[in-house]
Amino acid sequence: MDISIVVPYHGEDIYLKDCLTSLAEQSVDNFEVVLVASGVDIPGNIIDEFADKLNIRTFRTDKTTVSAVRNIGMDNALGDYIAFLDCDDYLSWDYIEKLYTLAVSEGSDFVFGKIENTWYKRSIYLDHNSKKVEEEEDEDESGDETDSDRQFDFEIKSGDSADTIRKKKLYGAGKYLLLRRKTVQNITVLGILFKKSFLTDNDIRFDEDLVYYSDWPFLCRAIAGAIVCDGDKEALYIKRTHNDPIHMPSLIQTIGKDDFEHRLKAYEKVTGYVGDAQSDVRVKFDRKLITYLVSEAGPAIRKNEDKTWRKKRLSPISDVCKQFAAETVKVSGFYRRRLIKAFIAKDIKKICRLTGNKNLRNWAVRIIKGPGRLKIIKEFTYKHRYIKQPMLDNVVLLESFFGKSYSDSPKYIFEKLNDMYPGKYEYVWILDKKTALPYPAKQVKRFSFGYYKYMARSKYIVFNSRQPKWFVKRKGNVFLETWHGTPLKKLVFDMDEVVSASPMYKKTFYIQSRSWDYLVAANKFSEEVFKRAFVYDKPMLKYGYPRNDILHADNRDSLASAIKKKVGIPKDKKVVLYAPTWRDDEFYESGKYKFDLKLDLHKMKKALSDEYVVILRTHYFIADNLDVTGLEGFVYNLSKYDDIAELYLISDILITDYSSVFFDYANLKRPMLFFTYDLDKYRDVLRGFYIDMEKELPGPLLFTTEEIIESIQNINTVNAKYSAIYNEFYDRFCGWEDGHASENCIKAVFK
Ligand code: C2G
Repeated sequence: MDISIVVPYHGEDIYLKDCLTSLAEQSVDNFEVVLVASGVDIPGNIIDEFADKLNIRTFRTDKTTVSAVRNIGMDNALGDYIAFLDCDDYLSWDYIEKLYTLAVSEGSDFVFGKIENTWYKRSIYLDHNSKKVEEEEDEDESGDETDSDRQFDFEIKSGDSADTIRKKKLYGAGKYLLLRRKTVQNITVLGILFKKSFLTDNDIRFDEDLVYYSDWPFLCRAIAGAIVCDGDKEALYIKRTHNDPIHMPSLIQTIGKDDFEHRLKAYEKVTGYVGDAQSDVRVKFDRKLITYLVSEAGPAIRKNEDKTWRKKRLSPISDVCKQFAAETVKVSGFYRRRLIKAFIAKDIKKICRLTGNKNLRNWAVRIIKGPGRLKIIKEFTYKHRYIKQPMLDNVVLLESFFGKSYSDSPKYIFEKLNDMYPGKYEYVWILDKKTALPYPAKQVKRFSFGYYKYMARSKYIVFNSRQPKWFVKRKGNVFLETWHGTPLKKLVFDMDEVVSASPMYKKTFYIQSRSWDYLVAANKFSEEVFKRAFVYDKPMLKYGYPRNDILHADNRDSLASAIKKKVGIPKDKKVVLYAPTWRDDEFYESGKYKFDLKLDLHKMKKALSDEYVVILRTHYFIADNLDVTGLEGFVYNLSKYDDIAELYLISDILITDYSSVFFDYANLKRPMLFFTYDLDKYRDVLRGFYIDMEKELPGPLLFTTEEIIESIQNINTVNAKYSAIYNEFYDRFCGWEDGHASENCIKAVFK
């Protein structure tokens, strides 16, 4: 057997198929797969699927460290060469052929390819041709290579002997595999093909004492011991970052932030094997470790004021720093040298001063460099000033749709609070445009200084979307999250791949939602979805939606007449409201989406204008201002109208698509039509739905303007046809609504 691919398996079924498919589709078949299941059963069904495409041998062990599992794989490998492949990763189609050809051409001890990072499964990765999102750069400068520098290179001069070239390659390999990895954490045995006899002759194995970072000593020994090596940057190893570190964390995601001890333990092993601090491998590894100590460990010591914690860390750091070769420290730069000196002297004061000044300098650089300079200054003021000022105990801060409108549940909570407790609270509304409000309230623009101030100091916060990432939850703060719709489109942790948002979405959402104290669930269905999809186990307010109180108000008919008058729609005309949602894949830039109007309003005018008018209402993400010239008096473009609930009240028929508006509109028990011209794409490609649109909707799915017109002309027939489904739908989604949601939420939150 030429090659053994060692694959540790730990129950990651959702990834394993991609991994094995990438092996089954290799351009060569001179390899075996050694799959070692650790602490779980061998996934027989998946193995069976690949039985005739791959030569797989399986092993099971109760040992759970990746070091032990890989050793079992190595011990059982029959190949002359061995490569490690994590079962959540996959390979380019010619990876094995490329590395093997290179390895045998000179009998290399090891050869390596290139690691590409991705958040996506294989089909999406291939489709986007390696659409990759880099991890956010570390906040502190690393002082090492930048992404574009991360190449394997060596310079050959004419007249270089074969031996010199070999040495240059070894030196370049050390640089590439150690120094040029983004962080010390990224130093890995993945993406490398090792000659088995080289490993056994040198007794290179994974150290089973190590739970994490066993790759470090393994790789350092290999680089230190090798005589011949080479690299091919076309051989791609594709490393997947898990987008769900909560349910399906990768090994590195399980460590947590404070993995200091694991790192030092692994470093001890490195120095145990590669003792000479002046050796090429140690110098490179040490430089990487210095980056970690300076940019992460040092600031962590400053931030944690617990004296025992600090002491516990400082002693071993001091010992480690004493081991660095003087030359390695010397080339590290002025700041690093001073900090290392302070580490060695265990001088906490100096460490705090140096890292504190560095932190301030980093802020200053970010501010000077821009772009978004002013925003950085505001964030700085938030973190260093506002958050330290006393909390304003009677201030309620409210925001709806990111400050775009005075609307939705926060509006109804605000009005009801004023009615229930006149004069008790002061209100601050986040609104981008100055708005006439029915009760006194300060208005601040999103991202203004005032906004940051009230985000830091308000005791009560009532939002219908997520707050920004930099928000710090203060002791005593009460956060009421109303959310903005019963979920139809799959949310957060129910999404498999996150292609429509940042791949960090799940993690970020998880962190943000930990700040919420109360979450409104308008119905049992939402409660169940939120619990799972938001991983939310704090109290939910189960009284219906505050924003739907108006739809059950006793005076809703007189309200409707007043609204109709306000927007200029004739009393005698019936109203069709067209309120579609946004499309994840049609946008100008983040937050600014396109909308291609597929409804032929001219045709509708011809057929319906005697009896009806149409209100056009695009989603708040839509940046396009739809052209309605020639349709005056028939079409009213109320896309900028603050509160859609008021538009529900004045309409007789709703046309929508995949928008949560239909759950709310159902409160009125009025007819609904679904203009779902791109159903397949929306359901199968973009999002996936929680309900079966074809079976469970209380109205017909329509695909052309003609069908829409026909349904409106025969609306009584539609009503009759859907009456039973409508009743069921109403009970399921509107059952908790009684017009008192605002009041009940207020009683629970503003005790
Ligand atoms: N909305 C609106 N006008 C539209 C569409 C939506 O005013 N044309 C408002 C409604 O209040 C709706 C809310 O925006 O309930 C959310 O819109 P959705 O179309 O459902 O889409 P999205 O913003 O992606 O939210 O759980 C809810 C989901 O997160 C959906």
